[in-house]
This record gives sequence, structure tokens and C-alpha cells, in this order.
Amino acid sequence: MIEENTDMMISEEDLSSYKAWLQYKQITNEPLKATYLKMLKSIHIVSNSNIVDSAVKELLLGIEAMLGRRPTIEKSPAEATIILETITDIEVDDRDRFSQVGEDGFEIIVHHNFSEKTQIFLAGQSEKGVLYAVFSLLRSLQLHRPVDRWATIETPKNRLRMINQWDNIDGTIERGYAGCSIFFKDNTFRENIQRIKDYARLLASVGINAISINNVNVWDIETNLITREYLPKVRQVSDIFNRYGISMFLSINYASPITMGELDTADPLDKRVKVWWEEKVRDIYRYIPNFGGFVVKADSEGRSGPFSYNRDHADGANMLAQVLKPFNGIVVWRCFVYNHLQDWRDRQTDRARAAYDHFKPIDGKFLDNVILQIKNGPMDFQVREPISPLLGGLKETNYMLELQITQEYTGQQIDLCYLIPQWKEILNFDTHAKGEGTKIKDIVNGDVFGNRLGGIAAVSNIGDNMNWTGHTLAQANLYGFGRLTWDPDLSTEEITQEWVNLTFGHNSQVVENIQAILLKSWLVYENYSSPLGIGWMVNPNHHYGPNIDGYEYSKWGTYHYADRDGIGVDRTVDTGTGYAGQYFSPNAEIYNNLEKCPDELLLFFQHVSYRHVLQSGKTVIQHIYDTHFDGVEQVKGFIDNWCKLEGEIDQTIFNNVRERLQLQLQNAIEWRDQVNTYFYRKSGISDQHNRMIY
Ligand code: GCV
Repeated sequence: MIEENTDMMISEEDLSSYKAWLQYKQITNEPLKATYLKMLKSIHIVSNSNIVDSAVKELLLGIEAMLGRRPTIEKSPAEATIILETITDIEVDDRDRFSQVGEDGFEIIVHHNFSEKTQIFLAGQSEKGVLYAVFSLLRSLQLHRPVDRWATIETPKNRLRMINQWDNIDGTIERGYAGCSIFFKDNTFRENIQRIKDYARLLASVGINAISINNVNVWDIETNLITREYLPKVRQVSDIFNRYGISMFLSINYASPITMGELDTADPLDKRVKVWWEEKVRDIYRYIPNFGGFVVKADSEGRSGPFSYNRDHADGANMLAQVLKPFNGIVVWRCFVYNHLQDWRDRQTDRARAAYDHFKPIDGKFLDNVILQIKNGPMDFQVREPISPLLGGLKETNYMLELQITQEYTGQQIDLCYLIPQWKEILNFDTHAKGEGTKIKDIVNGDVFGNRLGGIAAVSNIGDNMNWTGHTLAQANLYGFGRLTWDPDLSTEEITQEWVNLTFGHNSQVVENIQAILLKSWLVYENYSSPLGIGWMVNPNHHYGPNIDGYEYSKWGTYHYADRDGIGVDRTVDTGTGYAGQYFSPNAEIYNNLEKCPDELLLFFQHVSYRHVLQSGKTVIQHIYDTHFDGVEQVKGFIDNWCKLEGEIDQTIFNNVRERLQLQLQNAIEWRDQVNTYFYRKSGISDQHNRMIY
């Protein structure tokens, strides 16, 4: 049992933003409250476990906060209005009616019987299902749904629903924009377990079932997380997450045997290396019997990997997979592999091609407890990128999608950028991998190619700021990510409305205003930052704010090739790098064709003149000017609309967002003026509307 340290002080002011979407605000609508009270008097738990215990605590907390009365716990089911059960608790003959409930799923049944008594059955396929059913019910209450709409049957569409923390043991977070790590500080684990527990609650409430707690760049001290020195602490954290149905993973350093000074090689085919890992894995499972497995960044941005030994990535991943197999552990192996030491003069090497070129030839060579993790785009989480052609390109390997919730290139939680619309486009993209209609959402969950493992992972956006995410509205990205991993068919509008209602309540003016701001924010960010899919015009290293040539003469393989005549990267098959040919037909033909290539990705695939006319009817240069002027005006509109909410919402949240919107405006102005001035000076073409360009 974990000793809970409750030393954390949350001030009254911070409470609302800290609670995020688990506000459990008091229900003041009296008739609704009366109905709910009648239905939620008492709970019967058929069989208990750690996870069911978390579910019960949450249910008690939520109902008491919303209705002002704590349900009683009843020994007899006949006495209770809410019954929590797993399907295995139910008589075998009665289980048929749950046949539609799959792994981690649940059914909520609202049962009206003759004695005028209504009972709510929360039946989980497993204890995790019970927990998810409880969160579903609590969501319905917070959304003020009528009782008949509580009933539902749900099974998550993705088996692995994972969060990757990029936290370092010194307490910093790589690409973190909301303070320090909630896990680590000063090269050890933090004492504040309450914070981790509340994070687990937030994640479980949206169905997340796996987490890796340390950065994929595993530095020297973090390499030791898999040793006996740290495993007891890893276990404590793992226990907290396990109680919320979340399994614990660690990112590992591929060169661990060398970094720890125990071997002179990390060659995956060297027997000594395998034996070394076997010992380490045995230790891990001794401490953490249900440990999830490893996340591995290998041969990527300077991290070691199998290439150092002339082995391929299947050799590397499979060695670890064999070692984890006896314990049901898995290897999450990242495909973010490219040459980060490129010469900018070299026009042949194309970073966009790299993941496909490395992994497509070894499709089918991976063991069945390896899952490849593939970033949504071929570059790196830009505001706009095409979909990685590996998604759909691989057919005989388990793989999952990797998204980035933390806003590295999308405003760093200073600027607002609600990413659900972007993720929906990704999930609904038709790869044509198995004919028309082969969408990413159905590929990554394993359905299309029958892969054993599938899912979606994302890089977290939280830190120890009291509102978790720096910009309070960025909480919506974490919420929406979880909801989409559970059900990629939920619409953007549904998710947005849910989040706004859960966080801010039901005042329709407030709700509509915030929804409208969120829903526009991705396109607004795109408007004032880099245009038409070209990406990368950011300040090197920290990646905030404009720097048009910041990466133009660098080693990172990220170029725009703007000159006095035009801009864009020719990635076509006939005259360019051939990247467009990595897609299935008709996508390959569309991207290869100057007239058909969608405007928003034009400069990713084609080098064009500034006077090229887009499908929108505008020239490229006029599009650049217009979007950049528009973007700034749109941010001003956000500020005006946000200011109307003063007094209507929590003051701390109001102030936090207002301050950030002001900073966003400064950033947008800087982007507008630098981008417009740069392209005006390059092209010599004036703005049709004679607006101010410097
Ligand atoms: C964790 C990008 C980021 C890096 C990150 C890397 C990755 O390059 O800038 O900070 O490293 O992606 O995904 O591994």
C-alpha cells in the first residue's frame, strides 16, 4: 500500500483549473437534481479490487460533489440503486446479453422494474471496464443528461491508448510548456504522490491505459531507472497508475549495457547483450509484475541503436521483445529515424522519405510483441504535414500512431491551438492501402490488416503548473486525445462541447463562445505561421516564434528553398525526391500533380513560383499575405470574445487565458510581419491590398 503524501496545497484560486474536466460542479437545477438523487442513492459492489475501489471512490466523490449527498454502500444488491459488477461476476447463462462488450468495454443498463424502483447496472468486461463505466456515468451527470441517456455499450476502438511523458529525472521536461515534471525532481522521484494520482484520474477518465513516464531521449541517470536503485520508486508510481487501469512503461537507452559500464557492446545479436537484458527484465518484473514494457528511440537524433552494429531495426526490437515475451511485456519501437546530420547542399536526401525507407523493407520481420510507433507526419508534428506513408504502407507489422499533445511547433501553450480538428483529419485520412476507404483510424487499431496490437500514443502536454497545461484551454487537447483514442468516430464538435461543458458548465453564451474560439484556433495558428504545408520557419532549438531561414542552412533536413522566383520542396517522382511516390494511388498521383495537390500541402510537395495560382484562385504570394494579415485579426477577435467572459467563468482561468492571448497576439504580429516582409523582399511582388509590409 502506498503512503499517500498529501502535502500539496491547492489554493482556492487554483482549484477550478486544477480539477480540469473533473469539476463535478454542484447541480443547481432542482428537478434534475431530484431525479438524480433518486437514482443515485446507494451502491452495491459485487466484487472488489484495487481498480474497482478507485471506481467507487470516484463515484462517491463525484456524486457527493454534484448532488450534496454521499451514496451509501449496500451489502445487498436489492438495496442498492447502483450496481457495480464485472461480467465475470454474472451467472454464465446471463452473460450473453453482454456479448457486444469487448476488451476494456462496459455496458450501463438503466433497469426499470415493477416496484417502481430503478437500478443502474455498471457492468465492465473487466474491472477496468467498471472504472470506465463509472467515468461514463459521471460524465453523463456532469453533462446533465437525462437518465435514459446514461445507458450505453462501449468498447474502446484502440487497444493501446498511451501517453508518453518526455520527463527527465532532473525535473525538466523536453518540449514541456507547463512547468516541471510531476514525477521527477533533482535526479530522483518527487514525493508528491497526490499529483500523480490526480493525473491518473484524469487519464483514466478518458480511457488512457498506458503511460511511459520518462523521456524517449534517455540520458545517463535515467538509464538507471531499470535498476534496483530506482525500481522501488518506479513501482510506487506504477501502483498508482495501475489502480486506474494504466500500465507503466519506461523509455530505455538502447546502449544501456554500455552506459552502465557493464558491457562493451549493445549489439542485439551478441549473446551477452541478450543475457544482460534478460537479467534486467527479470528484475523489473520482480518489482513490477504487470510492467507494460519498453519505449525505444533508437538510431534517432544521436541516440544509439542497432545501426551502430550493422543490424536493422527488426534485429534491435526483436531482441528486446524476446526478453520481454515471457512476462507479456511489449516493445514500443519508434520509427522517427532519419539523418539529422544532413548537408543542406545535398538536394537528394529527403528527411520526409526516411521512416518509410527504413521500415518498409523490414515489414513483417518484427515479433508479435513489438509495436512500431509512427509519427502522424513524415517530418515532425508541424502545424500542417501530409500523413506519414508508413501508416498503411506497413501491412504485416503491429503499429500505432504517435501524436503530439504538447505544442512544440504549435504555439507552446502560449498560443492557443486546439488540435482535435487536426487529429480528426489524420484519423480520417484515406490511405487507399486496401482500396478506397482505408482510413488511418481503422489501420492503427489493427482492424485493416488484422494486427495483434494497435493504438494511438501521444506526447503529453502536462507539467506541475497548477492548471496542468500552462494555458488552461490546452487541457482540451489532453481531454480530446483520450476521447479520440477511445472512439475516433466522435466528432470534433461533440468532444469540444463535452469538454467545455465539463470544464465551464452550461451557460450557453459561455459554451458557444469558448467552443467557437477553440474550433478556429488551429487554422488561425496556421494562418499566421508557416504557409501551405512548408513548415519549419521557427526559431531553431526552442521552436517558438518565426525565423524564416532558421533551419534553412542547418543539418536537420528541413528546408523551404525560397528564392526570388518561388518556394517549396519538390518531392514529386519525376523531378523531385520521389517522396510522393511512397503513397498509394490515387494519393501519389494527387501529390505529384501540381494542379491536383491540395493547397494546404502544396509547398510540401511542389516547388512553385510566387505567382502560381492556387485552387482557391489566389496566387501563392497573395495567399501568404492574406493569411498572415487575417491570422492577426483573428487573434484580436479571440481576445475580444474572451473578454466578454469576465465574471462569467472562474477568474483564475479567465486571467490565465487572457494573458496568454495577449502574448499570442504579439507572436502572431511577429510572424505576420517577418513572413510577409521576407517574401515581399524575396519576390518583389506587392500586396494587392497595399497593407503594411516592411
Ligand atoms: C524527444 C523532435 C523534438 C525532440 C524530440 C524528438 C522525438 O525532434 O524536437 O525534442 O525528442 O522530436 O520525437 O524523439
